[in-house]
Amino acid sequence: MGYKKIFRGETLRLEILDKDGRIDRKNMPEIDRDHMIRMFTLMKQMRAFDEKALNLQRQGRIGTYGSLRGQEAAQAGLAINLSETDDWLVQSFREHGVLMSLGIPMHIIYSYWKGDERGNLGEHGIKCLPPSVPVGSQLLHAVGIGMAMAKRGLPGVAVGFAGDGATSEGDFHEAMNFAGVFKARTLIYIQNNGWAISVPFKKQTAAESLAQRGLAYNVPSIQVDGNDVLAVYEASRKALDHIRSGNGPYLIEAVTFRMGDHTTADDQSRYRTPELVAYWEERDPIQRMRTFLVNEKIISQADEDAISHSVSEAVDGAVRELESMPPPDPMTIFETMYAEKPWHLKEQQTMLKTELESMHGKEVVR
Ligand SMILES: Cc1ncc(C[n+]2csc(CCOP(=O)(O)OP(=O)(O)O)c2C)c(N)n1
Ligand SMILES: [Mg+2]
Repeated sequence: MGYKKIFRGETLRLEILDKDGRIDRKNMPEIDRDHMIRMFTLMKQMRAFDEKALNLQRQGRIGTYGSLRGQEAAQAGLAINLSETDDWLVQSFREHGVLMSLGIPMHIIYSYWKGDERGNLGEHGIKCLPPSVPVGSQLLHAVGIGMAMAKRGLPGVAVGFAGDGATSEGDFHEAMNFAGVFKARTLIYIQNNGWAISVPFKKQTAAESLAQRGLAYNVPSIQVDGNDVLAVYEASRKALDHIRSGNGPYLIEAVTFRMGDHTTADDQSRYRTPELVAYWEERDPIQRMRTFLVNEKIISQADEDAISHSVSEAVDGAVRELESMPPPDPMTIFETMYAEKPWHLKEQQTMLKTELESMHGKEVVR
């Protein structure tokens, strides 16, 4: 545990909380009780959200869904260090845990997975781009925003999220190069969950770690045990401090495991062994934090029961809100893409407006 040298002794890896809930006291960050309970609660909320989403999908109440099960520590340990007012989230498609931690209502996140434009997060008080499904493309946006923030002297950080698979895209390398040269206020945050759909990490790259790639671009980088919420907390606190102090970009590789299918359209049992999944089950991020909190008497069984109850009530409430949203307005497909709409979209907009008016027999306001 603690800091270990990897990749020719030049890259560090951090572990604080082991799979049995024991900590490395020497490297234990100063975190007060409230923050620890907050991270634990967020992880439980993510798990409850995720389990409900899978059920909703099976019942046909939402569409295809990408589970974050297993990645809760990698998301909560970072999110708790982010600023709702200053930082930009430039997400991929598996960051629902970070979004809810920063206050995006859960029914809005569910609505994205229902194919509803309102799930693209326009106006919820935080700076957040919509989910990006073209793998890796969002990193260039994250670096562009980070460069603009550096130029304008803004206080925030742009966090660009990526998976291990995304680091094989040219976009990742271009983003890293620009980040290094222009000292972007950007954190490149890689959740290495071991798989890009059915492609395992070993077939993805010959590199031992993704963190070591930062060296080539002169971007400080660290690998953390991504199932250890305390290590993720500490590594991201340091990385964000570094960027906030005007020292340029940083890269974190959080090594974790995607416990479920890639999405509900996948069947992971066709390419992974039950033994491998069981190995990671024993390293569950929530379970190990629970053991630590209980052993240290930071929470009791009654506290945990209360947390479980409150997150499951919150998730049920979110489903009720989701299902009582008025239907989406079809005209919104023309909004938010262009500042100045091209002629052909204006034409289509008029056609749809006329069509809807003839269907509904009333004037569509727009
Ligand atoms: C440019 C591009 N290529 C391929 C795909 C299909 N695809 C969707 S997700 C994915 C794997 C992504 O793996 P990773 O970056 O590790 O993220 P994870 O799904 O593990 O969170 C692929 C290949 C895509 N969406 N975009
Ligand atoms: Mg992956």
